[in-house]
Amino acid sequence: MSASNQNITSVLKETRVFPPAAAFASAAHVPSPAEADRLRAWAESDPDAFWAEQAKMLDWFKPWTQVLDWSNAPHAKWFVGAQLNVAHNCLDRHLTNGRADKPAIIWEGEPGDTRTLTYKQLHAEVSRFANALKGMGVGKGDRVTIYMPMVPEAAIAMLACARIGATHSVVFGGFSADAVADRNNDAKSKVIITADGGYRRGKVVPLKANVDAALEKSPSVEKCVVLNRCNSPVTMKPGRDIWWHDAVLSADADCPAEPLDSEHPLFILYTSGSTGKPKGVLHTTGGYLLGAALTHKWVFDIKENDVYWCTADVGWVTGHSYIVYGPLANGATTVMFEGAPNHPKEDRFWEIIEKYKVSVFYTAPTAIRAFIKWGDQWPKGHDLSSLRLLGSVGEPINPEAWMWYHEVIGGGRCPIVDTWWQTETGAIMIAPLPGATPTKPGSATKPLPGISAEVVDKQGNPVPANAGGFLVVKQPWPSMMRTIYGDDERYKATYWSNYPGIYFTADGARRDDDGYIWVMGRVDDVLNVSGHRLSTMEVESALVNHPKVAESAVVGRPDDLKGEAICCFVTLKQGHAPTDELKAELKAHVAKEIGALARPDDIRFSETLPKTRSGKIMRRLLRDIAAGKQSTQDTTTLEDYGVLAKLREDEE
Ligand code: 6R9
Repeated sequence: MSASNQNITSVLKETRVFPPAAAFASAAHVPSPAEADRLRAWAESDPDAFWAEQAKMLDWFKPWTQVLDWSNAPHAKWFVGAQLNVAHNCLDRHLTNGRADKPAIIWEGEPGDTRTLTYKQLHAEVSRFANALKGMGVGKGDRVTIYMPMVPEAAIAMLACARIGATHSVVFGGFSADAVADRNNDAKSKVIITADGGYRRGKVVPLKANVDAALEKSPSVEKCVVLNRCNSPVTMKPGRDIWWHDAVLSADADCPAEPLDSEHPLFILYTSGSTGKPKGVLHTTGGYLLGAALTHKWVFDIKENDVYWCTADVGWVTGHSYIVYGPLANGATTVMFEGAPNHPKEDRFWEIIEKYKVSVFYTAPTAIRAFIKWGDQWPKGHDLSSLRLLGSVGEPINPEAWMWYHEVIGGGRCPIVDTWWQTETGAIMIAPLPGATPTKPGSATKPLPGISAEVVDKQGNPVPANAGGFLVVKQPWPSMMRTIYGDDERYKATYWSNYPGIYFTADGARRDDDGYIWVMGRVDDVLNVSGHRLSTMEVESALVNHPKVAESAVVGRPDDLKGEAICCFVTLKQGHAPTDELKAELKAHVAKEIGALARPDDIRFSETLPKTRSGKIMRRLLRDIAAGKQSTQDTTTLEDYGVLAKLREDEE
């Protein structure tokens, strides 16, 4: 992943602008462009004072002596010498500020079972489980793997670790036994917390069976806690395995939150590289929690009575920062859902929004494109009038998908916050402040106050307006990753070697005349066509704005003449036939929308696209298929293994 290429040519033309409604703005946490500018200018001129002031939103047991210590760059220390506890901030302080009986988590399981935990109840459950962990010998600094379905106990386990200073490593409940073993071994986890299984599209995913296989190869793991979620048969190994309900049975509900150093490791979260072993992104306590809490408050404009729902899985960073830590630190009500958006039917999300009167909804472009494909009748059958703000995360959102989200889900009245960030950044970096920032479909808009994101050329100089370049962050920020767990050299080489002293995101982007940032996707995914570097996302957006196209993935195929030929995998909306005429029509459509340069060479119709479990299209796998090669790539993060076989069958 290197920035040492020529700049990227941007061909996307999008001129619609949506200013905040006056009524929304006047009640917002950041209510005007002037206030946003004031915060940005302050953060730029005196970052220490700016962050110290923001940090007052957290409860600290002991104050810091220094805001940022960057002397050992690129390993940052934030709020040096201070002490706090994340679970205390997410739970205990709400018991004395009037939120004890407020719902903290509203949960719905896939079969339709539900549970609401108030702050008081969640506090008791977390404390009890924290004591149970202590009873198993887990203490400050130990690592704990969490491999669970989307049930409240996943959040309880995370918070229990935070409460006693154990570092958690959440592994997606869909990953294989090998993936679990690799992560156990990299982190040297002492305990693993799992469930018998979890529900996914009506079936039980056998988590415990995967753990049994993983533990054959995970010598550091001494104990395995098993939640009975599905009443499915499991094998319990005496001396090693213990049921969750037995572990908490005799555990005391009083477990004081451990005062921890601001730089104490809170969690490790593994992100997949395209090659090599996954990177254990390490986040620490004070800076991370400030980033999650502040951005959750500002970007989602969270108010006391909001019912907030982020549809991510806790195994993804979005689940960490925006289902658990950010919302709970703000004393919000966070909705958690176990299942798939189309089970039992394609309106499950809209049913949940109507049922719980969700007011703030945060999902991913991949889901939005699926909803578009399934048809407007599903959302239109539900009362979505409780919604007041919508969010998007995970990939660039195609302008047409943005417009659909705005009109069909948001009823034209809800601001959309397109939030750009990464596992590594810990919290949202580029996004609208919904009361202050006019939005443009497809742009994450501007860096948040305190975040010095810029688009630069290969030498590190800012690119002129509208030219494509590389997205970097120039100054450290509190929720930045601290290192790759156990591999400082890889941390430096991956993120800090392209531009010395500057964080390289590996994303391509463009800044427009108004200073808005348009993220164009991973630099790895950029096409090189006749000497022009084109963003795959921009060609995809042109395809998606054709009325018959639901989703597309564009990759390069080696071509003697052009360097790379443009190969497009296209999923059609329901009711449209994959014909040769349509192929010709789509090629002409892209050429008309963005120019002859981007005219696709191949169009291949496909029912599905290979994606990660957080919904990102895995273009590197499609590149092999486009080139007619057998893939030797890492597919452990693929959501549906059948997809690749199907795509190969569809080959021309
Ligand atoms: C939070 C998350 C990070 C990568 C990132 C970028 C892509 C995420 C985006 C976006 C355009 C957005 N990405 N949000 N691209 N617009 N709003 O997704 O973390 O799983 O680590 O992925 O996702 O390419 O670099 P993570």
